[in-house]
Amino acid sequence: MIQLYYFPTPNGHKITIFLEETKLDYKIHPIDILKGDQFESEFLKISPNNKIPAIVDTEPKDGEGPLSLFESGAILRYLAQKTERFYPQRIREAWEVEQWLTWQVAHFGPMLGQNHHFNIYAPEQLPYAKERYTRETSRLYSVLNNRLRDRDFVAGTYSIADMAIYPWAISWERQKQDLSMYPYVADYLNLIGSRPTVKKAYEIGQQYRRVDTNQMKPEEWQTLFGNKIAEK
Ligand SMILES: N[C@@H](CCC(=O)N[C@@H](CS)C(=O)NCC(=O)O)C(=O)O
Repeated sequence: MIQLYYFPTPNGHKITIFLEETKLDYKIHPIDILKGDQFESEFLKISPNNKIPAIVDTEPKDGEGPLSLFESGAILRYLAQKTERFYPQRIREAWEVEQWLTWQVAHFGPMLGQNHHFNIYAPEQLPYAKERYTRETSRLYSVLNNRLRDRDFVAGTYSIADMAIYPWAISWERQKQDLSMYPYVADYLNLIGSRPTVKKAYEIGQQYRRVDTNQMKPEEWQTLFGNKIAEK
């Protein structure tokens, strides 16, 4: 059984997509990051960087007791290895997945996260920051669009790299992007978004969505962006 520590955000959706795709047995433990659950000591033992997602696999293949993991990229790789699904066997194809997954966790996620921050959440309007991250987001969408010009998925066949990219790219409107500039990305979003398993993952997310994150209360803003240091 996979114990999933989760909130319905892009990084959270990556894992519910994988779990729904593979029908692995899992249980969700909601971590309300607006309330500050991510700073609770029990959660920090699993996720020392105080972020969701995190998992505990109660039955890892080595049989040596529960195994906990944080960081969405590591979790996706682990689950792909455990199930032997959505990760190619052949070495060249496997490294295509590795490159695009790394691209997502190192660039696409963090830059789009800053885009959300300065365009939506920042308490003051900072034109330089808004422009910098909106422009960088556009550059990354161009990279993705070029990659998808002659293939349906970033590594050829549907993989954990696509499961990592989709939940971020689906918010192109919030990121002040014009999707008509990226027609291959538009097709990609339709293709992945029409999968029943992906729809199911988002339906599950709805059950845990507590507030409209566009309208956070001051104390919620403080919890999420107030630079709180996790205490043990
Ligand atoms: N690099 C991490 C990023 C995870 C992350 O940023 N999670 C956010 C939600 S999408 C979070 O838990 N934020 C809570 C906080 O910053 O206190 C990953 O890919 O798992």
